[in-house]
Order: sequence, then C-alpha cells, then structure tokens
Amino acid sequence: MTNPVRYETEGQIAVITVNNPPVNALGHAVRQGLMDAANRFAGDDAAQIAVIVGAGRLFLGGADISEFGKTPQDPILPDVIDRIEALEKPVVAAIHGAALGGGLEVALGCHYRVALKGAKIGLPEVGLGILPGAGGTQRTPRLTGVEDALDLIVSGKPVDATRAQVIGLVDRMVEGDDARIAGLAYAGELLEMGATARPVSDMDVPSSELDWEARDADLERKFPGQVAQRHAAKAVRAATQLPFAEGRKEERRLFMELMETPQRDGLIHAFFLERKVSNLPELQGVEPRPIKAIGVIGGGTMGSGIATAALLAGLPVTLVETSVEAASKADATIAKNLDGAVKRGKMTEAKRAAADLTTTTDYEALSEADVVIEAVFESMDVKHQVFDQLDRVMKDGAVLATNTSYLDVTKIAGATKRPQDVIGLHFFSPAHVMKLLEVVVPERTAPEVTATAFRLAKTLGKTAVRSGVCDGFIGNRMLSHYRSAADEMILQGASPYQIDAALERFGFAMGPSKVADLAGLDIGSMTRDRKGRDLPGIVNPDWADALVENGDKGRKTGKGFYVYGDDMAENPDVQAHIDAAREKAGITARDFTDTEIVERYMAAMINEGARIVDEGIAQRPLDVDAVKLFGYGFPRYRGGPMKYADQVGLSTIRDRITRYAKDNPTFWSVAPMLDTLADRDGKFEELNQ
Ligand code: 3H9
Repeated sequence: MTNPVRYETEGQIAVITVNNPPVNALGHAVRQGLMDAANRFAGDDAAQIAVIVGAGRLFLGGADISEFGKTPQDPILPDVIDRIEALEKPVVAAIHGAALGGGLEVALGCHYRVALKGAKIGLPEVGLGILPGAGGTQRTPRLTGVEDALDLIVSGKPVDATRAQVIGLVDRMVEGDDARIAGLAYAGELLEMGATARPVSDMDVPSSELDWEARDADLERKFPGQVAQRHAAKAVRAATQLPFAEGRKEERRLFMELMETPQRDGLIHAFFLERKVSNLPELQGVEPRPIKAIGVIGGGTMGSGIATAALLAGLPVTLVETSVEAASKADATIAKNLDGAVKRGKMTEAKRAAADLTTTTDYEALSEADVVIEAVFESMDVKHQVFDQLDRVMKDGAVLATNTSYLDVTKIAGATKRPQDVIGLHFFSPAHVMKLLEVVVPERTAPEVTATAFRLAKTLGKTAVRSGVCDGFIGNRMLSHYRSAADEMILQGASPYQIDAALERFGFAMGPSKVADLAGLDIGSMTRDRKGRDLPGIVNPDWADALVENGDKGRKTGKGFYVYGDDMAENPDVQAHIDAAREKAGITARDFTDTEIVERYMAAMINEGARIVDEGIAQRPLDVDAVKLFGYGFPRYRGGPMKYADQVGLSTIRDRITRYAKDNPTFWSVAPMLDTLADRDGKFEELNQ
C-alpha cells in the first residue's frame, strides 16, 4: 500500500501532504505516516518549518469512523498530535474545505493555523456520540476561551474560517483556493519573522466565571437521555481545573467511556446508513434522466410543500390547480413558505428573487417538465383522472410521480400507457422541511426512473429510501402496527399520557397520541386499515372514534388526546371513553410500567420491520432504520429500530413477543425473519452488508 502521507521540501519548508480520499480520514496508515513525517522533519536540517496540508477537497475529515469499536492500533491520534506539537521547529496547518474532529485536533497540535475562506472548521464528535478525544477539549479553550470552546464542542456545529479567526481558532484567514500556496506563503513569513514553535498546550486557559453545575443541568434538559454532550462539557471543565497533561487524561477517560456506549454505536450506524441508504446496488451504473424543470399537481399543503422544496433547490416549478382561486391560494402558500425560508437563513434573498414558479389551471403547461409529482386527493378515481391527463401532455421520457401515502402505485402506473415512467414519491409534511422521501417502486418502473427519483431527492436535500409497494409502504405500515400495540396497552390499563411520556423518555420526539393529534384523529382509524376493514388481532380504539364524534379531531380543532391552548394539557374527557371501551371488552385495567410500555411498542415496531424486510418491501434493515429516523422522530442516538433490536438481542425481542402472544396470538406472531435470526444468534446488521 502506498503511504498516504507525502513528505517533500521546498527550500527551507517541509510540506507534509495527507492524501487519503475521499475525506483524508485519520486511519491507521495516515497516523503512522504523520508520525513518520514528524520524525523526519525533526531530523531534516534543511527544513526549518513544516506545513501540513490535505490533498483533494478538504484538509482532514477526522478520525476514521469505520475503525471505531475495533481495538485501537498504535500510534493513536493523541500521540501523533503530541509528537507534532513537541517538535522544536514550527509547524503550520494549512486548512481548506474542512477540518473536522480529529482533523481540527491535528491543526490544534500545529503551532500556527491558516485557513482558506469558506473552510468549515469544527468538532462534530458529539454527533457521533463521542467527544474530541485527541486533545480537542483541552487545546480549544486555550485558544478561544471557555464559552466559544463549549459552543463548538457541545453543539458539534462547525464554524466557517471567518468566524474561526474571530474566536482565535485560526491565526489567519485568506482568500484563495490553494491551501498549499497559502501554507507556503504563511510559513515563509513566519520564517522571516523568526517565529518559533508555539505549543497550544503551554498556553493558559482564559479564566471564566461559568457556573458548571447550572450548565450541566441545562445540557441534561436540552439533550435528555444523551451522554456525549455532558461528557464533552466535563472534559472542557477539566481543562479549566487541571494542568494540560492531567486534563488530557481526563479527556481520554471520558472519551473511552463514550466509546463503550450503545449511543455511540447507534449514532455511527446512523452516520453510515445516511450515506448507504441511497446507494442502491440496483442503481450501480444507471444514469438518471435530466431534471431541469418540475411539475406539481395540486396546491394543497403537500403540493405547495413539494413545490417549495423544489424552488428552494433552485428548480423551476409549474403547479397545476383546478381553479384560478386555488392556483392563487397555492401561490400565496408557497410565497409564505419561501419567505419563511429566507427568514430562517435557508434561502438567500437573491435566490428568493430568482425563484421560478408558475401556477396555472392548464395541464398543457407541463409539457416541458422532466418530473411531475401529483399531490391531489387520496382517491384512486381522482388519481386515474390526473394520470390520464399527464399521459396526454407529458413529453416522452418524463417521470410521472405520485405522492400517495397508501394507494397502490402499481395500479396507478398500470392505468397509464407508460408504467415504466411511473413511481411513488412519498413526501412527509411539511414537505419542504422533512428529510425523508420514500421512493415507492412498482415492478415495472424503469431503473433510470428510480435513479432519477434518487437524484431528485439529493437535489432537494432529502434522504431517499426505497420502498416496495404495500399498504402504507415502509413507514406508515409500521406506524399502524406499533400504534395498535399502544392501543392494546391502553385497553388493558395504560393511559395514553403514560405511554407518550414513557416513549418520549425513551427518546421519541413525540408519543403516539401526540402524533395522532398532529395528524388528525379523523385521518384513518387507528385500528382499521384505510379501506375501513378491521385488521386481524388488533383492538378497536373506540375512544379515538368517540373523540372525533365529539368534534375533537386533534390539534386542528384545538382538542384531541390533549387540549391545545397556551399550554398543552391532557383532555379530561378521554378517560371516560377509554373506561367505556374497557367495560365493553370486559377488561379490568392493570398497571403497566414504563419499561413494559417501551418493550411492547418496540417489539411491535421491530417485528413489523422484520416482515417488511422479509417481504422485500425494504431491501435492508437499514432502510427501515432510515425511514424511522428521518420521518418518524425515532431517536437518532438509538440508530433506528432494527439497530436497537440488534443491541437488545434478537432472541430477547422474540421471547417478549412470544410472551405477549399468549394473550393475543394473532397480533403478536413472531416474524419469520426475526425467528430465523434469533435461532442462530444473528443480527439484522448482517443483512445490511
Ligand atoms: C473524531 O475525529 C474523533 C477524534 O476526536 C478522536 C480520535 C481519538 N471516517 O459525507 P460524504 C466517508 S470522530 C470514515 O458523503 P461529503 C463516508 O462514509 C470524526 N469514513 O462526503 C462516505 O463513504 P462512501 C469526526 C468517512 O463531501 C465518504 O467518506 N469527523 C468519514 O458530503 C464521503 O463522505 C466527522 O464527524 C470518517 N471520518 O462530506 C466528520 N467521513 O463514499 C464526518 C466521511 O463509502 N464526515 N467518510 O459512502 C463528514 O461530516 C463529511 O463526510 C465531510 C465530507 C464533511 C467530511
């Protein structure tokens, strides 16, 4: 293997270049290469100063995440950085693109830092469930002071080079596009000035009046259940209390503790799946069709949201509505969405001014669109009418997409003369905000059409997940299943509020009753499928129907499971409806612990997830994880339901389901895939490869 670190000299300047595509991660070979280069520079009498630079599009992307969880191989990064810092001749880091995590820590081990304008500089480790473990928590406060260091380390959000210079993280910010040239120029100046090595670890941490206990309580509130942020703050605190060497030991101890947590495991799973999920084997080498103009049918909440998403991505949009009034209403909704995006800094004023939207009642206006997405009323008849029109006006090769959330996309496709061009694009509301996009692929869809859908998702900044055709696709099919598990618990004695609270403590953004209120209690019964049939083995939540009959449809009416005013409160009417349902079913309420609530809910979710993979609706367990993480408020630090199942152990999950099945064997039957994997002590992870 060639050495990923090159050492060369230009006059009196040694240039050390790290070349480890795609992101110059600090894997073992790079660490060894840097250590060797540092030693060589120490003994190279011709070189008086060194510049470390990254080849390719960025400086250094951080530690090699794929090595986490394996035994660390020497030299470990903290030692490499200490070696660089201990050099008697000065070393300059020349940063372009990004210096992240261990990458920034290498720069902090250098004696001087220059960054090109626009470079992203930060310590994103908490996003991976760890903390900067190669001196970052000790050196950063010495340069920036405690508050700015905490901001960087606890938020994990990078700053740009301009801000980095303001807070003292880099010495100089320069215009230009060549870090090597910038580094050489700065090193030349330093040489001329007679600059010497200037280890950050020798500097004092500026004093601070911070109330650490209050800050810790604050973090506990802000990141409930998560450990990395609080540990990271503890490490910074150590920098304020201990000499550098001692502080470093404390940083390492806290870092190693985090390395052992399931949260670290879950977050790293989420990091890789975010990238892997759109990387479908079936699309290798398949060219997407061009996407230059978008059509949208329907200007309701979904249609307007989809149009907004496309406009935010700079795509021209033509939106078709049934009347001039409806078209101008859509115009206004979209304008409001875009103005909001400008306010939140998601869109520049210039881009806002350039947004190219046409609203019309004329289908012919779509003749030049490359992709059209319909978001009309959820009725097969209405969809057929729309697709008839699209069949007539769309140019050859255009992609015809439906945003249906449960109708059979194969049937919609089959009613056109071009089923190969039809695909489902299931956006989540609000469509210009939510990250998830389910790409629903009927059998006859051409691979280039699927590839185009994935390309579009990327352009829109969405995480696309492939789903086969079934009722509810991946996300809603699972949702109806675990919501039923919650209903079963309510019928047997748990309160909706206890369930919400237990699941929110587990990490969900919202419990199921809050979600139901948000969606609207009249939107599909919880126990019947969308066609009104009762699902086998599932309890019928009379209480939700009773609420709807009362006009309490959730948030939109101000009352559902909760009453929505200035504060949110439990709806006192709910209990009577539940009591009536229990009486009707002849059930005496029993107590549930929060643990049992979480276990049952998760078992239902995992079991249905396994069926979905088994049936090929999801190709891999990671696709199921992605849907729940990016569209259903599943806590990222738990990695997704299938990852969580692996952590708990599949035979434990199976045992629980078998136990619940004693009372309700129809609902609680073990999914065959879960059974097979549990038999051989396997994991869902095997199926992600
Ligand atoms: C750390 O540094 C710990 C230290 O404090 C302590 C150590 C003791 N490792 O995102 P992309 C892969 S923790 C391994 O699509 P972009 C990625 O999976 C680390 N692989 O590119 C993908 O692979 P594939 C702190 C990595 O241009 C490919 O590279 N650092 C790593 O959109 C391209 O990635 C971070 O948290 C890695 N560190 O964005 C930074 N990074 O092609 C994490 C990426 O097979 N990385 N890959 O799908 C990022 O944020 C972005 O990748 C970056 C580039 C902004 C750098």
